[in-house]
Amino acid sequence: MGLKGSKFPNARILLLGLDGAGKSTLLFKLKYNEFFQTVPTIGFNVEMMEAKQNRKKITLTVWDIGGQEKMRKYWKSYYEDTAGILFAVDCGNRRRLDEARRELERVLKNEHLRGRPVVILANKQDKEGALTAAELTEAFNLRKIFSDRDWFVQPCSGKTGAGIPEGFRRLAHLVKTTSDNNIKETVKYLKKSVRK
Ligand SMILES: Nc1nc2c(ncn2[C@@H]2O[C@H](COP(=O)(O)OP(=O)(O)O)[C@@H](O)[C@H]2O)c(=O)[nH]1
Ligand SMILES: [Mg+2]
Repeated sequence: MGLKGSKFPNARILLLGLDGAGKSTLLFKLKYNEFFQTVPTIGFNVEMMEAKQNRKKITLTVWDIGGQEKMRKYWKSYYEDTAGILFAVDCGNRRRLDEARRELERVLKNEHLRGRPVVILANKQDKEGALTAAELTEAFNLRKIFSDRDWFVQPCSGKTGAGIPEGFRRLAHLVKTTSDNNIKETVKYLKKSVRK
């Protein structure tokens, strides 16, 4: 499916996390079932995919936002229409855990994202010594910071593909959908912003 829109109710999903967490890898792996050699994302990637909510078909529009500071201001205005958040963490890199936790807390503070469900993609589980979902829950104090919303921690690997469909499926069940599907316009606007 391209970006032509969809007849199904839509949910806009933001795929967030530090640079190098594996966001683009996870998205490509799910969409194309292949391990791509990714390059640091300039601007953004966006993919539409069908999912199920109970027995109903819905469309997820997943926005993989480059981590670059420069892009952040352009995303603020899109937060409002966001139905849910995927937050990827590199569980094999303990040195950047604190930074990842601070980034997550920053995202959660955004008033437009209040109450939106979050699925944490506890990525790179294939790496030796990777933090488990339980350890991550503890380290990020998730029970506390997510006290006002639905959340789930999904262990996964962009390399093997394990856990990725489950993570997206989880979120699909938690989001509220809309009939608004103005993706083309959004892409146009953001492409312009990237070139600036
Ligand atoms: N071992 C391992 N490497 C991964 C995994 N997911 C992503 N990577 C690698 O981590 C690096 C950053 O991935 P990328 O998807 O570009 O991260 P992004 O900046 O969050 O989009 C790349 O070299 C990927 O091949 C994983 O689950 N396991
Ligand atoms: Mg990327």
